[in-house]
Amino acid sequence: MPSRSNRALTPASGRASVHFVRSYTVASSPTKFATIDESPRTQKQIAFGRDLSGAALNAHGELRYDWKKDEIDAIYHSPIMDLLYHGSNVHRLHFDPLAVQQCTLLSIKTGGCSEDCKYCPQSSSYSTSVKAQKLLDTDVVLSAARAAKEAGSTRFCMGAAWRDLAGRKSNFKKIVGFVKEIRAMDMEVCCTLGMLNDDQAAQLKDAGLTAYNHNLDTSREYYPKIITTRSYDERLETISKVREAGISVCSGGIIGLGETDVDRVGMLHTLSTMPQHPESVPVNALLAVEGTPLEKQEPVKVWDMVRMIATARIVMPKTMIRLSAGRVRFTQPEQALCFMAGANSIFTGDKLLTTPNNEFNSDQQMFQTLGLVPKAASFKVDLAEESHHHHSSECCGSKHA
Ligand code: SAM
Ligand code: DTB
Ligand code: SF4
Repeated sequence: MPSRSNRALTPASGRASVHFVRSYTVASSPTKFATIDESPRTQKQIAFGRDLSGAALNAHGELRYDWKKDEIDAIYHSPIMDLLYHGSNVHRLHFDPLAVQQCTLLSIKTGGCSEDCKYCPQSSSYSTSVKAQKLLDTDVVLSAARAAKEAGSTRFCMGAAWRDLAGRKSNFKKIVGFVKEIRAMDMEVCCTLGMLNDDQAAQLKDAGLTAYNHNLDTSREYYPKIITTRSYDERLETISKVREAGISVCSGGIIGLGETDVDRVGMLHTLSTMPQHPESVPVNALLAVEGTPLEKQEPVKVWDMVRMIATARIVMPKTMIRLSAGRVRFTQPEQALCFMAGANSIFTGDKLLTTPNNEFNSDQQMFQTLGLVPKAASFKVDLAEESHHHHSSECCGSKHA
């Protein structure tokens, strides 16, 4: 007797173990979703003597763009064990649960940044151990990409410490060249270069860029406490331009900046109510770097990471959720909890942009221990279209904009 919270996910064939992604379809009319307010009194509720958690009520795995803040808040505040279980369930509806993508970062232009992001060691507003450098040479970038591929990475992300690309014509041309060459190596290519205009987005798309990373970082309300040199709306505009150019959107944030749970929920609300969900959401835990205004912040607890990852997984079920910065501080069992919650990507390689990352060998050993397998590259740019195609025979009536 399925309750409304766990209804509708019926194996369509007996071969769930072989083709688990495609063997589950959404069977009953999904236009009406269980909400917290109208939660049915199921037999389980009566037996346990408490209400179902927000996670239990909302973990149906369908693409929704009309999440309410209080629904996301209820998911986020579910008992951890319930959140893990339901995050994991939703994850398994759409992904191979053992496949974790390995991505590699390269800072192609380090430091000297004119923005004042309070977490960032590359801002010229703070004195940190990061030295400003000019754009790396082509051969350095391409050999790093080749090495990443050899090491099993299927996505190569190039970061530049810039506010935007204004007055950087020749550097931009070089980067467009990097994108072409790396895409030809059959890797997903991502860039994060600051704000973009339409023309730059179109040129990157033409060059074969898979994704562009531009994080919201935190909630609209908390944002001014963290960055004053560019607005939240400017960030959203860049994200829209990326989307309009047909490039996959990578946008997430950082926890541990001193924000409240309301801010975390607020950020997830903004991401999950975009006309399309970002294809990729990095969840970073602040790496408090000496010399930055946030150097004294307390380290993020794994439980907060688990809450953030599982909630992101439940509200954006088809999105790649990336366990990003801060992973170096988590043990393997803690990282296992993050994968269980729904994370399916990590950055591998000894360095992130400017800070140390987990050792490569220890990550490979973790894959062995946990039975994880490297996830192949994927070049699709639109989750909603893919989903429409997927469920077209029993189209769920949700928005496929
Ligand atoms: N300059 C570009 C920009 O800000 O869009 C790209 C590079 S920036 C370093 C990319 C993201 O890395 C930031 O948005 C932030 O979420 C994350 N990040 C930077 N410093 C961090 C730190 N110390 N700890 C955790 N995450 C950090
Ligand atoms: C993201 O959200 N995390 C990555 C990637 N996008 C570019 C960067 C993390 C940077 C951590 C601090 C550093 O190494 O400088
Ligand atoms: Fe510059 Fe990006 Fe660092 Fe902000 S996060 S200071 S924009 S490099």
